[in-house]
Amino acid sequence: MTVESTAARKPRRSSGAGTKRASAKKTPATAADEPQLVQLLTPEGERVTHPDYEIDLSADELRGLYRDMVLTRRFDAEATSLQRQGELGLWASLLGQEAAQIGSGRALRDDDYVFPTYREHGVAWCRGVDPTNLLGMFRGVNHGGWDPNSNNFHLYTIVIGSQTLHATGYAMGVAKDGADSAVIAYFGDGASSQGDVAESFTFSAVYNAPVVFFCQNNQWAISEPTEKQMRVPLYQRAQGFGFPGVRVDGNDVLACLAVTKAALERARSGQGPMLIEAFTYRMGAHTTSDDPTKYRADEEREAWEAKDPILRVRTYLEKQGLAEPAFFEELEAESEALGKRVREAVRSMPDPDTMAIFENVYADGHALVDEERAQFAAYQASFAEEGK
Ligand SMILES: Cc1ncc(C[n+]2csc(CCOP(=O)(O)OP(=O)(O)O)c2C)c(N)n1
Ligand SMILES: [Mg+2]
Repeated sequence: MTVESTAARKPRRSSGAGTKRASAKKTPATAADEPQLVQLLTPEGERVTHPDYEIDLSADELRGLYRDMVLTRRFDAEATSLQRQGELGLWASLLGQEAAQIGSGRALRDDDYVFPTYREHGVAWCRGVDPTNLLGMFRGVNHGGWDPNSNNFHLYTIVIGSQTLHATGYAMGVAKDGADSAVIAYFGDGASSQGDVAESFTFSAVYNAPVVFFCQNNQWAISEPTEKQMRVPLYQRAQGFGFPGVRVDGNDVLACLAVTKAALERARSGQGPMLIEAFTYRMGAHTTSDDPTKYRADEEREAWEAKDPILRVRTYLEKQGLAEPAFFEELEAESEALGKRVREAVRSMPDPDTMAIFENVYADGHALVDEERAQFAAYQASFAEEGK
């Protein structure tokens, strides 16, 4: 199975330096140049095999993965709508990345630890974090909304790539404790250019840390295409650091599950880190503040629509007679109920006390924070005086 060439992209406006220096451009990749993807379920819903990765799931488990993806997509769509209605300040949609997140998320054991970015709503779902808890930060009423240690799911991290270092340090600690759990760090194709990610690769390799680096290559880092991040396929970068890398079809939930399970097992058995590049596509905007029509072609999105991660599982379930129509109807009703619950929960979130922003900055207080708190309190009080 080969991946498509990226030739469909809109030509970008040429900048002086870029056009003169031909050597700075990536040689256009042909389909034959592209590496093999690990795939177990084709976009047409056909089950295929792979020599290194296999998975044997019951009908119940297959329906479970489908349900996870459908509910995650429904929750995500609701959050996007809530932002459009002014109920959230911002939302980062995972549309198109459901298989990468549910496949990898369901590969985890309860005692494994997850370090996400800001887009891992599907992984949060797998960890049992209530979806409504994800929305507080995006509404601006809290700084996170869940206790990381309740579900072994760290708070969302917006400083690009930094969580790979947190994950590596945590994994080094897990190894020192002699525990047999593993750690997984999520990051994006754009984040792979950050120094933090290179440093985490070095430390995890040298200390043989039980960490899996799960990169969702969704082809874009806001408006920057992958050509601006790398000259060789991303998964190959691991080799230079001394650990294996693999590219998986990120829209194939079965392949993502199988590959992540194998990487976690490898980490648990003391064989060190592994890089998984889940080759996928960000179907929506980077966030609700972004307009992708300004920098990418409609045809590109259309080509990826044909590889939808949810549709192929539905086709498979139906063709194999693994799900009755009643299953899909009940799931539809469950999706609607989830949407309603999320809407109601967001609208009823209490506004925080304006002074709360100064809490928990330092564990034991700090003179500068105390000064700023007093200044802000005086500023707030000035409105009350004006109103007299
Ligand atoms: C250190 C840092 N630099 C820049 C930003 C601004 N920023 C937010 S998201 C983003 C792009 C990230 O792209 P990618 O890693 O591919 O993840 P994706 O959003 O596509 O999931 C950038 C540059 C940031 N949050 N942190
Ligand atoms: Mg990206």
